[in-house]
Amino acid sequence: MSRPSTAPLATPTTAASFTVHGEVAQPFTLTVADLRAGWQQHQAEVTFDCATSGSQHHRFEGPLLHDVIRAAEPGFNPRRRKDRSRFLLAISGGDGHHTVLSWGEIDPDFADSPILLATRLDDTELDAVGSQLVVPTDRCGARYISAITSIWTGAYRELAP
Ligand SMILES: Nc1nc2c(c(=O)[nH]1)N[C@H]1C(S)=C(S)[C@@H](COP(=O)(O)O)O[C@H]1N2
Ligand SMILES: [Mo]
Repeated sequence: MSRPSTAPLATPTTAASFTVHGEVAQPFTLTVADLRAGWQQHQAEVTFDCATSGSQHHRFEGPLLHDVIRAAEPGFNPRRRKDRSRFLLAISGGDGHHTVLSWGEIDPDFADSPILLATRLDDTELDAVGSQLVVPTDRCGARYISAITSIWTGAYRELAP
């Protein structure tokens, strides 16, 4: 039987999502709505410099990157600081622009940088576009990856000499 035409529409099919994968016990895919519902929201008012468009000022809201990635259970012993300090993160946008962070940047025992996965940019909800990385401690905008499609995390391993 077909759906009555008066029934409310389900979640819009245009909702952007990204994957959390790599050396994690619980890889998952999240929409911006999941980010909003699943974790405490934080605000950041930031100014950053872009090489091509100059100084930008924005208000962002969203959960801490650290809180979201911890939910994927990265493959370190969470009680061992040295173990955590070996991990890296790679954040990719849909257009192929990507950047890396170290776990130590977002870890409360190290730099404790309040890096967010934005659900809102100024007055715009990011459900259709996708989440944006917010790095309030950066002077320049290059790591503010927009339209995030994936976040990888894993340990750096020394190559054999
Ligand atoms: N996906 C994606 N995100 C991106 C970029 C990009 O090329 N692709 N450029 C970065 C750069 S260089 C800057 S300065 C900021 C620009 O933010 P704005 O678009 O709000 O000015 O986005 C960053 N995020
Ligand atoms: Mo930029």
